[in-house]
Amino acid sequence: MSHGTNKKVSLTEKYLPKDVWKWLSIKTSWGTTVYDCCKSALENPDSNVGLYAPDPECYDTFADLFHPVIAEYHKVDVSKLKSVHDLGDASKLEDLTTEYAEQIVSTRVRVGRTVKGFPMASKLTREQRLDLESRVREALSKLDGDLSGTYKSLTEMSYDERNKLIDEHILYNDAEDKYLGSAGGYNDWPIGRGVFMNKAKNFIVWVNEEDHIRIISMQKGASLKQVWGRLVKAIHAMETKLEFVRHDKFGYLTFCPTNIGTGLRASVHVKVPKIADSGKLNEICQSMDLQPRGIHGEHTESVGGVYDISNKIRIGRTEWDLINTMWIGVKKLLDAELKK
Ligand code: ADP
Ligand code: CIR
Repeated sequence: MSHGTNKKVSLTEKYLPKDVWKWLSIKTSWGTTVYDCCKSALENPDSNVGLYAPDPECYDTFADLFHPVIAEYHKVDVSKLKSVHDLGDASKLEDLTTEYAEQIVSTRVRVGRTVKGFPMASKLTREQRLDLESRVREALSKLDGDLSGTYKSLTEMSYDERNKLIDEHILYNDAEDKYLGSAGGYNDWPIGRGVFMNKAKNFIVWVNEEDHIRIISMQKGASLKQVWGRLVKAIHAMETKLEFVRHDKFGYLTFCPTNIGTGLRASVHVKVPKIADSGKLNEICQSMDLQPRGIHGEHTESVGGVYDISNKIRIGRTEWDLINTMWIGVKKLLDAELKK
């Protein structure tokens, strides 16, 4: 993204309407202003996107800003967009042959959701966040079978316990994302935040991190079939216990507009040292709508040539489509890695 010069600008800066002053007095019914939505971009000029929705109404109230940002990031025509959903049939996912599977360290899929009746992270008061936490905790306590497990608030965990779970990729990092921090995502941290996990540690729910909830299925190895199958079951179970915010056009709404739609990020930790050394990883990923991240999550570095590769787009296509896009892309990436 450049404006004549080589200066990189965030999508927020690029699309902020020039007559923004007309909006200065406009507030959503939750009291959100356009400044609240753009604060992260203003404070972090290196943002890619920079925009956040402190409450669900922002997507409509500030449409002149949100729509073009969404259009460019997700490569969609917002005027024609309709929310589409299909979780597909996990048992039909193809397993990788051994040679390819050996390159994959672990597989994870998550979806983000906002619980109806509450604003997003930055606009929650301390009381609302605690109320939300206890409602989600109650819902999680009713899960059964292999999804049943235990919930712990961050405030109930020791420093060592938290760090161990972060190292195991089970828990989110400790208020370290400067973009999210500027957006107000860490207000009253760590109050009201926590994590749920089943005994096998392959089904996890993050509570009140960036989104109200992130439902996660993960395990070592390359069985996307098992990982997606478990997540589909979990999504259905959670939907019977909580009501999530859904928009006709934008699907499930989340704090960051990059996550709206399906809220789905399917990733593998994959060994691609040769491609990384060739300097072409970003370019190859971009051409297949994949996004490379470091192995400790967004804005972190790779270790030993292992990258987190996931679908970049989350809207305009079904969950099943996005899962398959990621899987096909990763196979192509591994073709290139193994044949070099
Ligand atoms: P999100 O996936 O929720 O957008 P991050 O990029 O911050 O957020 O990743 C969250 C955590 O999940 C990090 O600890 C990251 O290392 C871990 N993670 C992501 N993908 C995988 C994977 N395929 N295998 C193991 N851990 C993963
Ligand atoms: C940014 O704008 O860079 C951060 N707020 C994160 C946006 C979502 N992630 C991404 O595009 N990789």
